[in-house]
Amino acid sequence: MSARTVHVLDYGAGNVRSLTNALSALGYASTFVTSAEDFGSADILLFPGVGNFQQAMQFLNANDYVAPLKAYIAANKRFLGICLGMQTLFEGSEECPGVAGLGIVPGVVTKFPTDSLAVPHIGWNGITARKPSPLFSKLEADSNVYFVHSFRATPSAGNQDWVLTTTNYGDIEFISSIQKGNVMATQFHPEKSGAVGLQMLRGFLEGEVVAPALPLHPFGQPAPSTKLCKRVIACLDVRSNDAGDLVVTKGDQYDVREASDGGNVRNMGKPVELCTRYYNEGADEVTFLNITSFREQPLGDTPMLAVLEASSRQVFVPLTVGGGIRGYKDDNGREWTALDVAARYFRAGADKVSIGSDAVDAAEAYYVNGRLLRQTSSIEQISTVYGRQAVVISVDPRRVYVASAADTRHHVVELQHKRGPNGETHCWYQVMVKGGREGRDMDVVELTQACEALGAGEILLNCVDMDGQNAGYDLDLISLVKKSVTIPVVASSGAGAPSHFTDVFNITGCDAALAAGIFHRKEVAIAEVKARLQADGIDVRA
Ligand code: 1PR
Repeated sequence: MSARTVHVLDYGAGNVRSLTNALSALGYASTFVTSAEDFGSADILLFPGVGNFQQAMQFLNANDYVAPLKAYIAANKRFLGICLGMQTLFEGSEECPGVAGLGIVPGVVTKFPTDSLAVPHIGWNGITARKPSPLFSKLEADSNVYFVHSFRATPSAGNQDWVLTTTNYGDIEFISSIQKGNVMATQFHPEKSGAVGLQMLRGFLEGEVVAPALPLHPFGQPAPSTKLCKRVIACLDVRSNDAGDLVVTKGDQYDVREASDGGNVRNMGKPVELCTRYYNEGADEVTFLNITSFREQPLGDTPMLAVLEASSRQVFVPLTVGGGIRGYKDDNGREWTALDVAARYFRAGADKVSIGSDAVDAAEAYYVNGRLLRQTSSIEQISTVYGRQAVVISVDPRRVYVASAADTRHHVVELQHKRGPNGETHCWYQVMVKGGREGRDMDVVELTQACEALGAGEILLNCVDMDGQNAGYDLDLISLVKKSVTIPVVASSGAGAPSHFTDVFNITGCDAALAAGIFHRKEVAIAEVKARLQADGIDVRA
């Protein structure tokens, strides 16, 4: 095996393709560990864990990997655990009491409190370096890295000698990476942390400690706190045009056809090219929505998988894919579960899947079943295997104006920011399915709360009324949902100027803001949005 071949310990959960793509961008080949003997021949071993602590440990135990993995680490051979791959090195996790971890690092992993923080902790945050490491070679001060997790390890007297970096989330300081000799592990995802992450991976692979530009803060000395940044997300609505080509399109209130020009589907560009452009321009994430999937066969109709595969080869920030994440029967009579569909997308390079119409069906069933969790919905099935953080719910609400709260059983808002076209002052937000074509007797609070209970990790909150209008986000809607759930909320629909991003973060407290039209039409660059946010005192990734 060449010295430039890396062994990857993969147990089938999550997006290992991003990691192998990052390795290949750095000039390394990867091979998967398939037997206990492989630990003997490996020179460099990576353990990228996503999902659930119990499943990761079950995988190691069932394959008799625990002893050879511990021996590999005890021999001080080059090792990098990522995310759950770091957590398994501890003694156990609150996620599944009674399941023993590898016990290499003292301490038990615990959940972030949800009373004051949005959980999972998703997004770009800083690292406070406690000692030198090859991971920091050539790294700049204030480098941000990408996190996505609900559980964290806490620094203590028992594990201080392992702690390489700490990070702050709200008032909580947690261990964001550890190291002893050649054994390293990160809570964050270097393979999803853009150029900074690739630089860290290179440092790990090459093993050379170069004095970093990053200041060191040994334990016991005062260290600055890090902060979770607000994310700016570029969104690509993808569909086939009338000539059969897969294009990025953009609608006005969900109508994607030109008013003139024969009513053709608007063509804003090619999906992979635009995704790469937004990555290079500083997007913190990119979201693809396959917007006609509700009519077609989710995996059969369009080459969305190929789009993900090609994008993830060159884009090293998180990729979300939505549209058609549901069970269905294909033309050959084969039954696909929503979990099968999601698995195909994760394997193609997606980090998260976004569920739209199927989430509404799941929420309806949740209330009909007396709020019992039956493990039958797509949300439950995907979050059980891949973790809550991998399941986004894409919500398509529209305003239904009423005279007062007494007129409906639904959650009514007195509009503070943008009244209706005829001066209406109250509305409730009706949930739509099938690309905004069909309304259900459910409001946005009912939907998002049910989805959170079922295991969703994030809400992507569109708004049919504001979509494509360039007039700003629906601040009343976003404030309502942000108050109704504890998982992160991504604001969407209506961005038309950098100031709209400042407003949505300041007024609603949302965690990320997504936009499409202004970026596609090059009206505003992502860098301009971030510069404005920074000038307005909002933390963003540089
Ligand atoms: O129901 O699970 O198959 O998912 C379908 C997905 O496709 C849903 O996420 C739904 O929001 C999306 N979708 C369906 N039809 C359309 C359409 O436009 N005709 N797109 C559509 C919804 C909302 C965002 C848009 C933002 C920002 N578009 O994707 O990018 O509103 O736009 P802006 O910044 O230009 O205002 P399922």
